[in-house]
Amino acid sequence: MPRKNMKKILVTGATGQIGSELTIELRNRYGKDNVIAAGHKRKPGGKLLDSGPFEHIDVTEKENIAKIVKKYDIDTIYHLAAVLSAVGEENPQLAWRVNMDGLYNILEVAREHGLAKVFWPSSIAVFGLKAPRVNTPQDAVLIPRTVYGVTKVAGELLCNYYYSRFGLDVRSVRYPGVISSETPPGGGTTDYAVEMFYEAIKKKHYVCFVKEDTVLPMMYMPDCMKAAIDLMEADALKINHHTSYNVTAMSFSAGELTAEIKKYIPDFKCEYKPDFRQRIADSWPMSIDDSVARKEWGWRPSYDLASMTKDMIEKLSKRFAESKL
Ligand code: AKB
Repeated sequence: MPRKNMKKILVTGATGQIGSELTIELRNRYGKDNVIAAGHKRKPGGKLLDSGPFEHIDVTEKENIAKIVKKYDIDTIYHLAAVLSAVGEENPQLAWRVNMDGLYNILEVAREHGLAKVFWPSSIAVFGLKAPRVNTPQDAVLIPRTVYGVTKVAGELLCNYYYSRFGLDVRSVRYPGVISSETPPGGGTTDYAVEMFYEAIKKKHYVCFVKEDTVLPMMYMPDCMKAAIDLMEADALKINHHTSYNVTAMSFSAGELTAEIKKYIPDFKCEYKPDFRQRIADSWPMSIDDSVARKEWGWRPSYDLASMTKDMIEKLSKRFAESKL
């Protein structure tokens, strides 16, 4: 049921992995006409177009964003548009332009138009080899190896600056790898964890681009959306970090994920052929300490490796079976 005191929300990157599901969730909560989806290059899927307004926005063009903010009287932005780690290493200039200019433009438009709140996702990519790789704490050294990580560190500092200098209520979490069944991710290092499910169901065979013993922190999409919405709904007095919060749900190796999938698809075979993304994975935390988020605004994930795998297999198997009919 739409609430009283309605928000008007803009979601950038709405055609991406997180955006495509978060937009629908926000529309269910706040009313379909109160959540404007915005995409750039990827074609929007039917669900996104049928369930509410859609606009084309290039986040590197500030006037483009300002026009849509004025048109719909937006008061809240979920700014998800970004270039991820692997594509960022192939094209660092593009990563800088989209991630930094994009965030700067969003914050400026938010400041100029007096918006109430901005959500912006940071990532475990902010950490590098100088941070502890096990149970990485909230306040660890941030010297990332990738340009994506550099844009996330700079972005966190910029968000914090807009909060302290202009009073803009910017909130952020450092997402681990996100696993989901609706829209595949594109261009990230943790993408293997999603690809493995698709290929296991379709071909019973997957060539994984990181080593079998590579361990990274991960999160299932329902928890990913919960983290964003819970943080945005939290009482402002509880939010003491305006850089970004560590959040996590599970940590597993590529081999452990293979073994879990094999419980449902026993003849699934995974080969391991590491490529340039191994070097990125090796510079990231293996597990995350998210106790600060738990304490300050009550962060609690619901899914672990077993329950996430069961749900992913059920959802994808159903979808593939239906599309074959
Ligand atoms: C990536 O792999 O680049 C992202 C991330 C961890 O931020 N999924």
